[in-house]
Parts: sequence; C-alpha cells; structure tokens
Amino acid sequence: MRLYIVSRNQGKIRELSYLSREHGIDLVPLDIPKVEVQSESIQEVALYSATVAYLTVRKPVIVEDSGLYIKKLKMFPGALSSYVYKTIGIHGILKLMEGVRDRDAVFKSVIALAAPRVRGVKLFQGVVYGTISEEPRGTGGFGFDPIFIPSGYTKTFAEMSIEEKNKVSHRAKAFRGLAKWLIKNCGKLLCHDWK
Ligand code: ITT
Repeated sequence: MRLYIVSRNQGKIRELSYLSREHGIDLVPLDIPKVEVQSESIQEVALYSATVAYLTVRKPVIVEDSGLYIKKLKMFPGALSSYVYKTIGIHGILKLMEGVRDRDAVFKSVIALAAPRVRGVKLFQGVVYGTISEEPRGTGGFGFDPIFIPSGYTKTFAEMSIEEKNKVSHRAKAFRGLAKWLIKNCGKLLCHDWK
C-alpha cells in the first residue's frame, strides 16, 4: 500500500518512513505546500492540512503535526514549536528553563489521514512524557531532540538511534494507531487503489 505525506521536515519524514516500512507501507513525500491554520490545537492544524492536501491530490495522504509542551512554561511552545525552534531555538528554551527544577515535558503528535472512501479525516495521536535536560546532548534526530529525555531513559532523543527513538516516541505511537486502523479497515473495497 502507498500513502503520501506532506511535510517539509526531513527528520519527521525519515522517522515515519522507517515506521512505514515496518508495516509494508510505501510512504511517498508529496511536493505540495502544507497549508496550516493558526491554532493552539495540533489536532485542528493536522485536520485542516490533511483536508486541503487531499482536496489537492485526491490520493491517500497523511500529515503529522507535533509539538513540545513544557509544564513549567505553561505548556509552551506547544503548537508553536516549529516557529519557536526556528526563532529562539534550543538555547532559548534552555534559557527560559534556567533555575527551574521541575523539568517535566511532553511531546505530542497527531497524524491525520484523508483518503478516498474514508469518511472524514481520521486522527491518530501519540504522546511521550519526559524531562528537559540541563544542556543539549547528542547529534541525532532533529528539532528539540538534544534536550528531551524520555521517561525511563537517561539519553536524550538525539543520543538515540532512529530505531530506539521509534520504540518510544510520540510520532511512533501515533503511527502505530494509524497502522492498526489500516489493518482493521483496509479491506479490498476501501484500499484497493491506494497505490
Ligand atoms: P511540517 O509542518 O512541514 O511537517 P514542521 O517541522 O513545521 O514540519 P510541525 O509544524 O509539526 O512540523 O512542528 C513540530 C515542531 O516541533 C518541529 O519543528 C520540532 O521543532 C518540534 N518537534 C516535534 N516532534 C519532534 C521530535 O520528535 N523531535 C524533536 N523536535 C520535535
């Protein structure tokens, strides 16, 4: 089966491609703009982007929207994560966290699927709890990976291999929800031409 993805984030595409391969799905990046609404809700952003992408290409398409939510910063940057990463970046976040002892944070991911004969847009969500490190560590991954330590681990996401990160990440959890839905619902009639 083939699914198309709209994203400019190569790190995201790489992780989702690994996960797709594990489930026998061919994930193909689409070169169209990801139209995003301004919203505090990543669910809303994903739903809207997937709808616009599907109406443009009329093929089975997914978009993924995600964010880092830091408890002591009142869940900032959340849906603004992409913008905050590009502006103040990791060092800006560490500066805001100087002297803060409670470093709890959570990564959230929403994958939206829009496809022929699927009623509405299907949303699949995943979260991973963890803490913000005192300093950046590691060179793997992307975005805030060097400062996020998932619960139960001592390494940051950037110190993990992609396989390790995919065992626990918010994105992997959301993707597994999608894979489960496809296994349950993709009979011959629904998905026969998803290629
Ligand atoms: P597209 O919209 O083109 O897919 P994007 O990077 O703008 O790419 P989002 O709008 O979903 O994607 O923003 C999510 C941001 O949250 C992302 O840019 C990172 O800064 C951060 N983020 C999300 N998941 C992450 C992860 O697994 N590791 C590190 N940072 C992550």
